[in-house]
Amino acid sequence: MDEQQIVEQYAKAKAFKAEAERLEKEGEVHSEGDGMTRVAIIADSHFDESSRFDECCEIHEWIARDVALRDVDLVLHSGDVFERKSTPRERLAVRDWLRQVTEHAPVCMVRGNHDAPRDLALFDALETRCPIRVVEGAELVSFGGFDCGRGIDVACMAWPRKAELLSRLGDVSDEQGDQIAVNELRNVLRGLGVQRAPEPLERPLIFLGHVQTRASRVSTGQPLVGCDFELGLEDLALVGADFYALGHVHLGQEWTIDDAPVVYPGSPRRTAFGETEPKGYVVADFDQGRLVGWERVETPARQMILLEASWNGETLELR
Ligand SMILES: [Mn+2]
Repeated sequence: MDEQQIVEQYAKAKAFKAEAERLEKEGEVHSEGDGMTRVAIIADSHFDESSRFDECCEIHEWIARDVALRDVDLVLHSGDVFERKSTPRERLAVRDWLRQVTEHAPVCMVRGNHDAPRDLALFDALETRCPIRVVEGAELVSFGGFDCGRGIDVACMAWPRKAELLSRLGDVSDEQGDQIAVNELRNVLRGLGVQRAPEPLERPLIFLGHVQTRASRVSTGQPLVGCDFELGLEDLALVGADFYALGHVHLGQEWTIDDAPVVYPGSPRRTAFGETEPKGYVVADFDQGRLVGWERVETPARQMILLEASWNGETLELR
């Protein structure tokens, strides 16, 4: 990201902040409550009409209701809304779900590696009570007007596509390309953190990214598609966020950077065999710009029974 792009994105974030402040004044985005700001993080929905679509829609409806009951102020989606380039039926299901969610809270989402470019951007144009913001690149998005009165900044990073970057670089070796790509990505992360530096740090900064981290484990069932980039926690730390909300790995897991949690909520349901772990989404609470706690909320996802067996050429033995 060059300086010009950073300036442009900053201007966009400012414009959005003004819009959020206008909504706040009109009382559109405001929840009654206890002075806390509550953020929900959902990851890896994988809407796919060819695979247990009814369950996927039910679980997301359950989340929409749960988010409303918990009086959530902001809903983040960390990518892979769709399993592949979306079909009309899948887009309608996601539209209905977003309409439900935005009755209560604004939504911000980033593109995952499974989401086709511009598939999510459609929802930017949806008429909803609270706004929807979709980020397909990297951008700082500010939400204003919650109970704490200061709002939240979300440093968004969609799945970085190495092929796209390399095609711009022209003739370089694989090794050079990898090095340039990783450096470029670090600059983006650094840029996201730097953009808000002029602001007084009284509002929390959440990093929302669809990324593969070096530390992550996958459940036995999840095939990882197109692993272009792997980031270390030290790379993510360049953002300087108070909370890192990640998408991509379906097995929920977490680390910390200083005191900031780095969390994969995991998928809200079982998308492949072998995902025997509990499934859910994440809720985090902020008070006056400080993270005061977060938890995993388990969804009533359909159980999957994993049978492991070995075949020695003659007999099958269940383990
Ligand atoms: Mn993914």
